[in-house]
Amino acid sequence: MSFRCGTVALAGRPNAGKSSLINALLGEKLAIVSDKAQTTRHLLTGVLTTEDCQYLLVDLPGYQTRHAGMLNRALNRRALEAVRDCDLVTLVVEALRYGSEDRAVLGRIPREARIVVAVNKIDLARDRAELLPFLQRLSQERDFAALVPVSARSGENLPELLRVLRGGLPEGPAAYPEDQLSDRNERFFAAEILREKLFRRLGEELPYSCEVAVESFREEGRLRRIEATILVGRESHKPIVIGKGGATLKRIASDARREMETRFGGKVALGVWVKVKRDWSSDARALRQLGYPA
Ligand SMILES: Nc1nc2c(ncn2[C@@H]2O[C@H](COP(=O)(O)OP(=O)(O)OP(=O)(O)O)[C@@H](O)[C@H]2O)c(=O)[nH]1
Ligand SMILES: [Mg+2]
Repeated sequence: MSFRCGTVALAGRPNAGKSSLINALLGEKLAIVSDKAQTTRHLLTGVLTTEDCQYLLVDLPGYQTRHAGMLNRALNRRALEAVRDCDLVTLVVEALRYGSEDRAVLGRIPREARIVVAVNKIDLARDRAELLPFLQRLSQERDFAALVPVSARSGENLPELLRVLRGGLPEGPAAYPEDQLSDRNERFFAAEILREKLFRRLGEELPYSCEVAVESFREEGRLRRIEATILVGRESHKPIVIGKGGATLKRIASDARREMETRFGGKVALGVWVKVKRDWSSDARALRQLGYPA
């Protein structure tokens, strides 16, 4: 069998499980995940190499609405470009839930794109008999290449999804060495891991006004010394992130440090500061420094 290699962009409304699905396919927690919508902000490619295929799985932000216009626009535009540039689109939807937000995402995918629908979270579907009519209704929305029910959580049917995806990728040699897992470096993941902990530890609204910048990342022998800043949009947010006697910040930082140590395979010394940067999400220069597309 000939080798194939190509890009698969995972599109879908916020919270559908795009990042979870990438992690499940890779068998490794690479992309950050939370139960809050609009968690992913950066494009990230997970590289999965099998015997006969290299899948370049591009994690996209769900449609962003929570920031100042500038960041929303930049992220949504960038996601759209990635969808246009890929070999294959995977539209991730939740089983038994297809609504206006999903339809809006589909509406932004070019007509000529080849789309495989991953119907995720089938572990939550109490009545499996409802799946078939759901798939039938969904298949009328567009001429999809395939619809594959899966669960990122239980791993059910992921081999079938990979088989179907391979069918839509071009023949060609691997683009990355087979032991490489992503296109990003440890510094990027350090910021992402810390931001994930903010999303998980803070209440409903605050994570959207926060951002993380890694100020320095140094390797000293087997120790990684990482200094990071949490940027908050308003003075009044600072004490909430820090918490009583510094308790919240301490928890966030120690969650993050533990995960970094597992991921990087060595000790991490992590220093985290909280800084007010008013309106960072509408400041073009700040956004560029944070690694967002201009
Ligand atoms: N039960 C169940 N939950 C899932 C599954 N896949 C994802 N989730 C949960 O759904 C929530 C959202 O998952 P994410 O992977 O962050 O979703 P996303 O589509 O990347 O979201 P954004 O980055 O915000 O656009 C998290 O709480 C996940 O644990 C699944 O197969 N089954
Ligand atoms: Mg995500």
